[in-house]
Amino acid sequence: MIIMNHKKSEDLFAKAKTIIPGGVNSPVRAFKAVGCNPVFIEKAAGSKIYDADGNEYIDYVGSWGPMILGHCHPKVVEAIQTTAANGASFGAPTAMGTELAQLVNQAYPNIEKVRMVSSGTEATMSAIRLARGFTGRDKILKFDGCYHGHADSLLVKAGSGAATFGVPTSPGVPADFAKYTLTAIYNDLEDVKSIIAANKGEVACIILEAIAGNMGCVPPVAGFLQGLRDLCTKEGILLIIDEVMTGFRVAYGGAQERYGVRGDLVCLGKIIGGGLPVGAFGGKSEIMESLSPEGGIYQAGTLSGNPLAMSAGIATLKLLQEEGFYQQIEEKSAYLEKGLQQVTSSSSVATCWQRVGGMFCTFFQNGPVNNFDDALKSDTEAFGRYFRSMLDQGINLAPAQFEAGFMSIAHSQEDLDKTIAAVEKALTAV
Ligand code: HOZ
Repeated sequence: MIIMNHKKSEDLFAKAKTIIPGGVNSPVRAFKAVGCNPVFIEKAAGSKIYDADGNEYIDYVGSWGPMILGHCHPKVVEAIQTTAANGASFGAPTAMGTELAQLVNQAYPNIEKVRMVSSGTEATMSAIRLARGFTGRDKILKFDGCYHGHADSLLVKAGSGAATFGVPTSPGVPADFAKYTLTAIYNDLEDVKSIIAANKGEVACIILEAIAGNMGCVPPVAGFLQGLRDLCTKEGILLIIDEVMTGFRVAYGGAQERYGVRGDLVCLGKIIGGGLPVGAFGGKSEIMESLSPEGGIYQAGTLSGNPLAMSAGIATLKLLQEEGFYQQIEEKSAYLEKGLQQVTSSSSVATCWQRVGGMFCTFFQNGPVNNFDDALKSDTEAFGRYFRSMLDQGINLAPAQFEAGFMSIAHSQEDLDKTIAAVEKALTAV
């Protein structure tokens, strides 16, 4: 039972449902998977987020990853305000677009050239078109439970909301499109090898989240990424590493820096826009130069390289370069992990905590979880009861089992201790 007052959120949700499908602009936000109605957010600051009824929550969603500095960092706010005073959008090149591209290149040396877009979905969709155009092949391979946005060819056995609502392959995706999307088991190199062998010379790219963050948090097992790298090189397949969530998150150079494996193409988003709508895809010059206007592969966008997003991204990345930033994120996350493991080990509820840096989740099962089939064994009803109790205690978690949580630099010791105490209490409600 939820004790917190959510009257205004209830009213706002009822009104939204009359005009917006499901009352939300993105399915998971409807809280359907956790058995309650969504809270409507009014504002945020640092590690906290506030709903329309004035309730305060410690926020581990962080806009699904980008708010690694916490909400409303003064330098990011200042950059956006200064830029806005000079114009919100030009649909024309700016010096800031080049500056952000250079910052990306410094962090990811394999991104020799990069193009800005407006979302992670656009980044992955564009990278796939580029891979197909560059290789002259039509098929792509993705992993069950990985989510790369909602483009047609990627909504096949997808994670995130698609998994949460039981439609991993969406109606509306023509079978004629879906037949070009091959799917393999995450963390199972032998499965990938056999699929590639059965489709020899036909696969343009393998796309994956180097740490899966849309079926909970599922790290790659030892050798998996390197095995994919070697296979792609051998077969002339482009390896696309989707770092929309992990980029500038699990290290400044993302999962590729952490695991020492590089993609031919890389997709970014979230953090590089400092919370504003942004995405990017980039890679080796010889591939990127196939894009129009240098090459013939078409991709475009009025809001691509939007000045507000570029300024927020530049301000954010500069702050992430401060000495010890990622060490602090690691220490905060490790402290939370230790505290949670203590309280969960003394509870009879089956849970399994998985984490890489400041990205984590609690599966309601014994685990370990290495792939989508494993993730699906979780007790989603128990997760719902846990979520509701946490919300009621002022902790904002992602409202679905198949999502990740995110640490920010703004989370205080008090926040972490309060969270650990809340988990202990929530487990008694599960
Ligand atoms: N599917 C997104 C997270 N994996 C959620 C997007 C949103 O609702 O903002």
